[in-house]
Amino acid sequence: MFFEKGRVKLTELIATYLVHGEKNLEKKAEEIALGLTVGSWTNLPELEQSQLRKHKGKVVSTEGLNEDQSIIRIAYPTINFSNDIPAILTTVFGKLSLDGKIKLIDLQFENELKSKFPGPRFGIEGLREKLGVFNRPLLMSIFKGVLGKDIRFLTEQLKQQALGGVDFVKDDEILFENDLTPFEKRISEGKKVLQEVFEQTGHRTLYAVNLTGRTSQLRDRARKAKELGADMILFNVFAYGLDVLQELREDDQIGLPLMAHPAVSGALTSSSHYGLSHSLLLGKLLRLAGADLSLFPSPYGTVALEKSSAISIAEELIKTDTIKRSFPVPSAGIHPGLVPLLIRDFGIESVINAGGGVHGHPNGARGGGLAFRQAIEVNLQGKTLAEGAEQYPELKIALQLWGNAEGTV
Ligand code: 1AE
Repeated sequence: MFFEKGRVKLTELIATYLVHGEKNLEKKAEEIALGLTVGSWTNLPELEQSQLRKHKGKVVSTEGLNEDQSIIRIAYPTINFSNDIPAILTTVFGKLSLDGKIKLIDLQFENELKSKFPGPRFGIEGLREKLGVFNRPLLMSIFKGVLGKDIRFLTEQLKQQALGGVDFVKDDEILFENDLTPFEKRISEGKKVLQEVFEQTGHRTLYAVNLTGRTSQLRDRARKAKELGADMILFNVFAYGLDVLQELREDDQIGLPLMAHPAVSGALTSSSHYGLSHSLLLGKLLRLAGADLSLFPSPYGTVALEKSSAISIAEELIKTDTIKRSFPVPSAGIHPGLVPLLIRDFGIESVINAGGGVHGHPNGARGGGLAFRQAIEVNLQGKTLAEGAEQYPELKIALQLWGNAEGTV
């Protein structure tokens, strides 16, 4: 809130909605503006109206896109809610999310409100500093087939991935607390292995351990992870809520990079008629809440997302802002033959992430990691993957197995 010509100027949060099948757009917009703020208004006495005026939502614009679709923009006074994501989402899309074919596309934060949110602690630059890698997309791989396996299996997988030159290894998001590979042991044993690889090769790999369990246990568990020397935390944020992520981000005794997994988010984003847009949920809100990395389906793999949606997420994560930038991590079904498409679409400020595309390499996870690093290297040198395959046997084998998508789309 600030003062303008002696009057208090109220700050606002502007929400943009995509509406389907609405015949009377202006009426619908006014209903939203009132319904989510002061309620029914016109029958109130003037005194009450003037008291409530500063709380009333305002229709900013309505626009028909075609026969069926329209855009409505509503400004909500920020004095109506506390400065937290649960209050904001309940205000702008609480009951409304249940009210017909309406999708929340964007939220436009004024700087004052934005300043209440932390953004990433490390961000793109901070993570690059940790790794000492500045001039290429980073590479991440994922533990696979680890359910029911013991810590030796896990550490051997970790070692092979690190030897392949990956920058991050993340736990599988479906690995929860269990007797064979308990959280604390994964951190301490993982650390030893990665230190050995570093001493042997000079390559630094960071391991993101999956923070799981009841919400009330997360803070202590994450602090313990920090104490044990964990590198990063993987978090299934949409199974818990964005505010839980923010709590983890803001705790200085945790102080670890946070990797947001998109599990469950499809239920909120996938419909073209309902829910929230990909760019808002997996881009803008995750970044505001403090995710250092955001995973989402790429346009090319097994869980493909429409290209425009995937790119819109990345844009929200890296555009210049008052808060740090988060790494876009287009994922799922990625193999070395897709690297040129990923670099073309997401640039070098991104992380290339693969599970099956690393472990499925005929030479094992080390070979898979190497094939990805080779694909990245030759692409950045301006060579084709086919040319790279003449130079690098691991890349050649990967392209034979998964194909080469370069130049196909
Ligand atoms: C969108 C998340 C991708 C993910 O977590 C995962 O495990 C991918 O595995 P692959 O690369 O499809 O085997």
